[in-house]
Amino acid sequence: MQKHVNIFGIPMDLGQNRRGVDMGPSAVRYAQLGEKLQTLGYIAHDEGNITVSQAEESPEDYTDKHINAHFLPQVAKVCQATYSSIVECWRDDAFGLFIGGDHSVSIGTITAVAQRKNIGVLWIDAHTDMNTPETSPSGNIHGMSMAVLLGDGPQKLLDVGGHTVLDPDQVAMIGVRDVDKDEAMRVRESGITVHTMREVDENGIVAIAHRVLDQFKDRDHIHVSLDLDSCDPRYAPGVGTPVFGGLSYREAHLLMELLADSGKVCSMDVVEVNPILDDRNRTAEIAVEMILSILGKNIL
Ligand SMILES: [Mn+2]
Repeated sequence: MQKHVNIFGIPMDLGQNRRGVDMGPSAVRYAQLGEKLQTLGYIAHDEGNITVSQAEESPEDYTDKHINAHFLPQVAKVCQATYSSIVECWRDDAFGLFIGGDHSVSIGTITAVAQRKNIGVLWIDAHTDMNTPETSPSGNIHGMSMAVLLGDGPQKLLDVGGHTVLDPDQVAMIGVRDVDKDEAMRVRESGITVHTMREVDENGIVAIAHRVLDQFKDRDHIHVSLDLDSCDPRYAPGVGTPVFGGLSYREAHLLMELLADSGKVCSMDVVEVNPILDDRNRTAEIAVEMILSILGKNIL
């Protein structure tokens, strides 16, 4: 049977303050995503990009000035458009590949996937993205996306897709090593499962991957949300918020390979690739390698 991948680009850079992540979808496509998918035996159906206004042409909406969440109306609009596009266009027979943009895009992508399928969400990230406007030091929405998906955050974001909320037992995280103080309290109280870098160091990525697969054994599908800052900046320097001590090149690959072996991954976000901060498109190239690994590319 022919295998299909459905690609959606979301050039969102309004959820954080480092310009350049809007070029993420172009950089990943430029790293020969289409050709390499074809070589692996997939037919790629590229839906193009969701429209995102430029930060310069959409000044902050001052009706929401009292909320500590920059570009809130614009981010909500893009997330809603992302949600609608996926709900309308995602082919039933295809793996869903959603390329950001910053991590705020996952509010749209995961809401869409969760409405269609019984999923566990594996969030691979240096951060937990569990802030709210009340706790966020920066007011950047890309650090609030998981809180919103669990039902906590600005109403405009909760409204995306008609307010679908994940249960805490639907969420696992790997790669976490940088959490804000008040955010950490919400993470501990939330009931989600977080495998920090310390746990990866102590137990190894194989054991952690199996714990995640065990957590999701009663779920039909797994959605992977890959923030490239989960990888150590030695390998993936082109991200807005690099943190040392991340997943090694092989740990990240092995995690993707083990997830591929499970046969349950139905869709994936690839976010925070920032070509302006990158070194000769290395981070986009690693992103493509991760995509191929999770789609079943083997060494032999
Ligand atoms: Mn993130």
